[in-house]
Amino acid sequence: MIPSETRVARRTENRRIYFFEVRFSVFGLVLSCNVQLRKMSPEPLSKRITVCRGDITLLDVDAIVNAANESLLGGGGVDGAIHRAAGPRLLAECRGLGGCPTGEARITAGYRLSARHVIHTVGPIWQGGDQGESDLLRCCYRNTLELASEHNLKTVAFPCISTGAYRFPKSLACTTAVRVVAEWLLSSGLPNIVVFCCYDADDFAWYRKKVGDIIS
Ligand code: AR6
Repeated sequence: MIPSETRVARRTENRRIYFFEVRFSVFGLVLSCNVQLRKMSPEPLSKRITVCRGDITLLDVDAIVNAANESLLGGGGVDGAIHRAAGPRLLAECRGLGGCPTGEARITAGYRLSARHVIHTVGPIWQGGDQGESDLLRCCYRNTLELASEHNLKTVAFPCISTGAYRFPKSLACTTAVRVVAEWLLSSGLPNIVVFCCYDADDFAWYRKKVGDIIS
């Protein structure tokens, strides 16, 4: 009973997008019918993407994103900073998750952080660019945004995933991140606001430029 046809119709009406999907089997039986309503935001991109410079662990948002490794058991860089600030209960919850493959994302509570949640995603290790690194980085951002939306989170802050210990080139990572986030926001009302939290001056400059280009 393999579906022989899939139709996806998409219609934008003010603040809502309607997804309508019908699948037929080879025998003409309807296998599935799926209608989704996704609320759109009335606000322009310029009000929904912001860039800041500083320590992501201090941000009072619904979720901060952790650039983790596949074990989800902590490490250096922003991962270490998040675990130190959140306290040992974060590690205990992460232990129960059983790791996370590169490109995917998992959500936990924020514990001692001001942020209510941490979304842990595992960026690719840069190996020269021909090992699917850009696709995997896109997956990190998309899967994180999807989790945020599923959990009804309105404000989410990203660090510059993979650009530290994992050595992804900063400018390419920035272009990738800004594009994926902008695409997502144009078709979804959640999260309502995305913050790019840059730790160093180079990243801050790249993000301000790329975000400026995309919203102008
Ligand atoms: N707030 C915001 N950004 C930060 C902070 C902070 N407190 N600290 C560092 N950054 P990295 P990766 C920036 O190395 O490249 C860990 O050991 C930093 O300047 O944290 O994805 C994990 O366990 C850089 O721009 O993450 C993994 O093993 C960015 O965060 C591995 O490193 C990402 O740098 C993941 O490597």
